[in-house]
Amino acid sequence: MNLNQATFTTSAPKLSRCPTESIAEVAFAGRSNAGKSSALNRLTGVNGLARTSKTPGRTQLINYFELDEAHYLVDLPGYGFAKVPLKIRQQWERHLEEYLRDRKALRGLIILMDIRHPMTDNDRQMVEWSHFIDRPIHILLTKADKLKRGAAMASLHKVEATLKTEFPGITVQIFSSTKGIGVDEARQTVMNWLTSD
Ligand SMILES: Nc1nc2c(ncn2[C@@H]2O[C@H](COP(=O)(O)OP(=O)(O)OP(=O)(O)O)[C@@H](O)[C@H]2O)c(=O)[nH]1
Ligand SMILES: [Mg+2]
Repeated sequence: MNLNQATFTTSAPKLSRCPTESIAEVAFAGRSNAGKSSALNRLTGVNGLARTSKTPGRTQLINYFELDEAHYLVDLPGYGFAKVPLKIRQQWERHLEEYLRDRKALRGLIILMDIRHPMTDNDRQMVEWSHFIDRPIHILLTKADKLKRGAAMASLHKVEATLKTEFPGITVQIFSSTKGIGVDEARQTVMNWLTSD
């Protein structure tokens, strides 16, 4: 199995419309505009696989990308976008929660956070839900190219310190889809999860 085999499979509005329970899948979550779709494109090396946008809230569906028979990467709807009406936001949250809780094949969750302002209230909520349902979590601090090396490392160390005291076991790295920072490390995590039983 290779990440660059990824092809778009389907978009589901909620868990009950997702493909039949798969063998293994890894999901990508994060605030709207954090860079989930860009990261999926970069990690797979398939340009235009997931649609990226300057307009936050672009990905409103659970998007499935098949790697090979019943192994998937999943682009989850972005959370925390203030301009989306409250009612719709709450509906997405319900669907997200349901997916995280009930999708048996979910092997791990990549949570993306903008390195310039990681661990917002919404990010914390996401981390707490996922921690609660006992799935491995790996955080990508995205858009690392927007900071100088020193500032990027400072942000990384700060998040590491928070995780160590509040959420032990969760791992974190710096990442940039644009500059290719941390791509191999992230790929390794995704592949390990997909291939572990
Ligand atoms: N400089 C820089 N810009 C990035 C990076 N990753 C994403 N972006 C930009 O950030 C914006 C949002 O990226 P997306 O990948 O669409 O973000 P998303 O998390 O999928 O957003 P939603 O689907 O709305 O939830 C786009 O304008 C991207 O070009 C990065 O590593 N560096
Ligand atoms: Mg997206």
